[in-house]
Amino acid sequence: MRGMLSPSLMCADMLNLRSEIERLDNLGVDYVHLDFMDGKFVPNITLDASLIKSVKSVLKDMKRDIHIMAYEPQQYFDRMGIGQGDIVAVHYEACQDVSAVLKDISSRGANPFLAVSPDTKADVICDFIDCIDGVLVMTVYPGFAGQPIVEGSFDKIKEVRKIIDESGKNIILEVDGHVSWDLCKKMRECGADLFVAGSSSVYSKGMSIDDAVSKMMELIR
Ligand code: S6P
Ligand code: MG
Repeated sequence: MRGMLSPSLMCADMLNLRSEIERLDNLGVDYVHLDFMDGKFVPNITLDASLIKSVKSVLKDMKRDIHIMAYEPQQYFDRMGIGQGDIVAVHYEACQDVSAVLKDISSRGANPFLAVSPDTKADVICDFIDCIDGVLVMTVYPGFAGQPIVEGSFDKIKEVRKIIDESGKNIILEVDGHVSWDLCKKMRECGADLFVAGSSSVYSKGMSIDDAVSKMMELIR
């Protein structure tokens, strides 16, 4: 699978979100990463459900990559207008009935991803391998941009890659957290397919978004 890019909108210029999204779309970026937080599963709040819904109306070719860091995420699906073409990642640690939530996402025509926090073992995904289109490996603790990578993340990516490969299924491996210029290549070598780019790369200071996106696309190819 070719490497794909998903810039994280919580790191973009909040006062110019529409133009920021259109810019990424025109540059041929695959996905826009939309972080939703409830202030309980993680101690922060970012993009709200209605904003995530509105993003859909301005997209041309780019797709939504929605990462829900909230307990019982299914309560927000209607408000986000989840449907065909969306990636929807829910946390293993945040759902009482993980299978039911993943099936709910599929029933809406969207692509269910299972997100795992750094302290969760990789093999929890095995029980859900038949109902997921992707795994989101958090390489920082969910909640904030600009954190250092958690130790052991490369081994975790490799472990998830192995589980996916052994399943024989076409499952996307997404990485989120400190996907930096320096580390993204190694993440790719460990088996990542989809890269969330935030303050450590595409939204780092001193580089235009056009240059940053093309540099990143080159590195993760
Ligand atoms: C963190 C969130 C992420 C961040 C991303 C920022 O809870 O899920 O998607 O937006 O990690 O990137 P960086 O390079 O600042 O870590
Ligand atoms: Mg995220």
